[in-house]
Amino acid sequence: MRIKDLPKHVGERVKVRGWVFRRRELKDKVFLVLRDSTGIVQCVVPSSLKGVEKARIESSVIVSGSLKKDERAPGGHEIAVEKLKVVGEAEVFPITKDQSVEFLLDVRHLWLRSRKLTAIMKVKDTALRAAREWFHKHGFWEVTPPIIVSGACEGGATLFKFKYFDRTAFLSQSAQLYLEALIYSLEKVYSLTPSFRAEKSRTRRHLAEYWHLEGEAAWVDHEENMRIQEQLVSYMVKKVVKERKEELESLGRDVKILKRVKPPFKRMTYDKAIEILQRRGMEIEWGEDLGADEERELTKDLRKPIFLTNYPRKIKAFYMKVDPRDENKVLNDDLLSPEGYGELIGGSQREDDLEKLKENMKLFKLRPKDYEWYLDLRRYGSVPHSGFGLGMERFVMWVCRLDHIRDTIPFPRVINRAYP
Ligand code: NSS
Repeated sequence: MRIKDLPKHVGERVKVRGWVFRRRELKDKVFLVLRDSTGIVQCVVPSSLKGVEKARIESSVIVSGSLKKDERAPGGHEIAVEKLKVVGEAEVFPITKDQSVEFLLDVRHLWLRSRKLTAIMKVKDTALRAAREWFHKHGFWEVTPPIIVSGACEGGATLFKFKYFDRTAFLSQSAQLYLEALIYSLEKVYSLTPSFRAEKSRTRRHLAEYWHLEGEAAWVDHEENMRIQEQLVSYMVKKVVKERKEELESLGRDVKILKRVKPPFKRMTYDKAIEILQRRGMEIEWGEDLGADEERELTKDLRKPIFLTNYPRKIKAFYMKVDPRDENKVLNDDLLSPEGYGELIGGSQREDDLEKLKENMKLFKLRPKDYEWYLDLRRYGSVPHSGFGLGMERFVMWVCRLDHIRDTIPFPRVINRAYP
């Protein structure tokens, strides 16, 4: 029986299997709290029962006995154990209360059993499922772009380079360029892939390996691109709130705020954002990119995400379409999460004109040779098109209201850490 299903069986003899989550000895009884993937239940075991001494914290066990309701017990129910089988006797578990972040990262493979990380992983599952559902409902095909690539999408500084047979290749930063190739047959595509960024600094919101949800569509302009993003994000939030309310609340997340996340989201130009930031005394000049501090300042009092649009061309990527009303700007959007979280999505309309794209590549000092195939996409039936990329871990971080991105992924990869 799964622990979640126990309430239907009060007064009956039940059998559950799981791991010992807590253990307390009291005179002639041992209180065990068992957990399985669905919940926790308290078990009372007579001290005289064979095997009880082996049922240490994190031992795997099968118990059977009669079930009663007990408001005081963790989980609300209690099993009076008559039979106990220890399947895998645990050694003394290394994780106890109040351990350092570094230690918990060293034993990440064990710390994943914590209630907190379990709740977060469930939220992530639901968010991923919601995203796929939304894309399919709206006519997008899921595709599988490569991870081993020959050129940069988001600039050379954060590329991971490695030996690929007798040449050099890179780990993908974004599937975008490949998704662009796929719209000429499928029109609307999306992918969910690991993306890699050699981020040299330690921050609360950067991973070296993260899960990137990207969409790309033909015949879609800058405005429609934003409508797609706000609908997708709202759908993901709605589904998570509906199906993972208990987990969110166990993480201390106020779900009332999330319930207000509905389209439309506010749009604000980069120019306006700089003006507001300068007025509030932030040290930022026009032409500089926004950092975490600026994004926090802009979003700390917001309850819904906000689009920042029309950035200076110089600080964005070579593939973005220049704003026809201002050639120093591009038709891009950064979607910032509210409550201080900051950038969740980067998106743009793409440059679909061959000559202008070549010009941009010169401006960004890229070698056309490396991108010949990409230029071909503008030679054979070019169309206006747009797309975006959402960091799944950024989404989970905001929705769970976490203060660090590391707990949104089972085995975080950050500078100086690739173990376990
Ligand atoms: O660099 S992005 O802003 N944009 C792109 O890669 C586009 N080529 C996507 C596209 O249009 N298909 O990254 C997109 C998102 C960004 O908004 C974050 O949410 C996330 O990817 N991201 C990260 N998450 C975690 N860790 C790191 N280091 C990271 N970098 C970006």
